[in-house]
Amino acid sequence: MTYQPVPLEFHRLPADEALAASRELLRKMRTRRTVRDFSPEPVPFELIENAIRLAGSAPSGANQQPWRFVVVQDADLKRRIRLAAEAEEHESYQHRMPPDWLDALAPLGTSWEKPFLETAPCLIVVFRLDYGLDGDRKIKHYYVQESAGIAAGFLLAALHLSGLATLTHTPSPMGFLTEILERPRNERPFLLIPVGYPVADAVVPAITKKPLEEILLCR
Ligand code: IYR
Repeated sequence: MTYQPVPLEFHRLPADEALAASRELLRKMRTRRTVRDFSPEPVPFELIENAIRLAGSAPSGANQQPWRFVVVQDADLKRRIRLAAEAEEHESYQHRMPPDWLDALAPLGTSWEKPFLETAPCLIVVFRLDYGLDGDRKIKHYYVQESAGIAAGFLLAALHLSGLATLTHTPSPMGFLTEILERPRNERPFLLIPVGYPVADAVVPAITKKPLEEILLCR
């Protein structure tokens, strides 16, 4: 394909509107928490579709969009995913994770048990496409990790701003998702995101984010 430029659509905000929008976005996004206590209440499907549309608008290496989003709502599939994830996580927590890793996780209150994989009404499994497939021919993909990570960030923000709760879950290893969801060999599980509403008495760990002074350097 050749380079075909088109005019940029850019909406320049007046300075006061930009500042107000920036502050409002910051306020809303800072209320996002990783949730583990999900209610089974279903979510309007268009919220999920639009969030995935938004994630699909993310920038990516050579615009190859190396991602696939599999939305799981079927109770039997969710159960199989829970059982497979718990089998791996049980092994990890008991034998694979060294003490310093377990120490680092202690403030989060996690364990090998993953009931949210069944109670959340919806699981979004993000796959990264390590290469493209044109029939049997492999097409090289560039910056797959970065691209999938950016799209996942867009997705989490979109879901939060749509009033939904999410959990970024990374059972390890995740190969069982390829099998259960019958994905082809070029698609690798990247993130498993339970989505829904929190139960009324949901709790989250008392953790904080680093202040700006610690994460911003100006030179
Ligand atoms: N994958 C495990 C362990 C885990 C690891 C990290 I790093 C976390 O931030 C949270 C959990 C689990 O999901 O429990």
